Amino acid sequence: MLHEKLKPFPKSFLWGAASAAYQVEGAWNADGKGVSNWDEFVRIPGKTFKGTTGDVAVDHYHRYKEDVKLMAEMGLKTYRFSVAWTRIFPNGKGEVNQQGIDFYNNLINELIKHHIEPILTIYHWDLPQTLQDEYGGWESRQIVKDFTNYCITLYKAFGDRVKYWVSLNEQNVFTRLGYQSAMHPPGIKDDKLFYQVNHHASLANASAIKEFRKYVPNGKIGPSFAYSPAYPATSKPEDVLAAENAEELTSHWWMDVFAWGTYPIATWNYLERKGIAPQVEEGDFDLLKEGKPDFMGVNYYQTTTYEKNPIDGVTSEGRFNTTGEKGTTEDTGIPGLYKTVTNENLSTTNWDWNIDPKGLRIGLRRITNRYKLPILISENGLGEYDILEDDGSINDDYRIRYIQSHIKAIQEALTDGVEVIGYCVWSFTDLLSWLNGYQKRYGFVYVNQHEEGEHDLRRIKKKSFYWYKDVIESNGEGLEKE
Ligand code: BGP
Repeated sequence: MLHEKLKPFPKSFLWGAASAAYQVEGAWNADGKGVSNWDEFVRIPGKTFKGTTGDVAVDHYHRYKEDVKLMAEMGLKTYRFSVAWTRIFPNGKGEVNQQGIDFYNNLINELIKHHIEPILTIYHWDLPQTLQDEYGGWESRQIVKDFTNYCITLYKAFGDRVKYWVSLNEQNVFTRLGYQSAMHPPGIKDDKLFYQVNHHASLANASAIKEFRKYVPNGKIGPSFAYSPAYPATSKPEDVLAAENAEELTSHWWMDVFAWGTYPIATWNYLERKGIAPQVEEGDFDLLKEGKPDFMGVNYYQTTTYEKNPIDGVTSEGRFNTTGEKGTTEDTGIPGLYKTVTNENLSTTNWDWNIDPKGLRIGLRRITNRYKLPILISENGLGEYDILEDDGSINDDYRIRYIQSHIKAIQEALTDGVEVIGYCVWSFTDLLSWLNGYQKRYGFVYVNQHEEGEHDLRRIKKKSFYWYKDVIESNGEGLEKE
């Protein structure tokens, strides 16, 4: 659909940026904070790029006022951040650590003082290690009770000021990387356990949303889903079918549960035949249906292209680029279902992520047609090397182009009739990229933090900072300016 004229962005559009506690805060053991699964995992040799950790990260814990001031200078309408469960409950449950509550109270108040709408993510992957040790964390149904209790504590503490909430960040990613590819904690490869863990996470998500209605009746809540829309490699029916398989297995498997409380049929049957379908108990589907979100949170970075994969074909084992050496990612697949292939029509980043703004519009439309929910784009951005010039400037024109083209795609989707309530660029400041260290940068604000060498953590505005400021000021009208 080619539009002659695009609809303007709504006046209430939430122009924003996002972060996550582990990736920005640092202060990993300060003020009563407990140990998280990530605090442990990064200490295992070989797990992260050059052994980087979030011990200090970009020290947002101590510099939040400076960071919020920069957000205000930019005119940011919203800031999405996550709460570290271990600051609130050092052991995951039991007694509340007041200093943890105080930190987020201060951050929220500081944001509100500067007219920035807080979006609070309840869980962005940093699980209290004690829960992992005690009962395997997400491996046990016990997590539902402890997670719900944690959520209620946050609702009571912050629900008077925080209207927008994200329940679980990228449930599809933390379960898959934790239990299928072993790249994230707890570093396990077990397909059956993966589907079970994911089922528990869905129950926890639904339970959190169900309780939310009681404590924050005027608030809005939804999960953030990492959506990578599936494309077929060719018009051969077998490739189209492979892409359908992938869309169902990598996306509908989650979003159907969020929106409808049901699992998609072909995938369910496939998993049953393989003996890896999750064990569902009586009442589970009732709970899933009671936890309907107000919006679908979407983290969009790229599309994925698929072709037919024979029964004895490519498996999920394949190298993933965490070094920034372009071209080192290997194709993966599930025998008999699909296999990923390079999409020759798209350019890629140095970390081999496809750059595909149209894919965002396609994804937004698919979600709208299938689920009829408003959408919050809770993440989108470009991870690249940035160069700090001798004159102190960072000329990240590539990032401007990337964000510009994605905002344009959103505007086209709005014109199509998709309801998008906000757009959070990943990220506001540079931060720790989980497996890729500090050299893969996403921020509007450069932070002088590195894997090695000098790092005084000073903040420097990049060229994209000024550009996005203009976009916000003009409510998206200033898009063409570079
Ligand atoms: C998402 C996560 C973010 C962030 C982003 C970029 O999956 O929700 O926390 O890290 O991806 O990914 P990366 O840091 O791997 O480049």
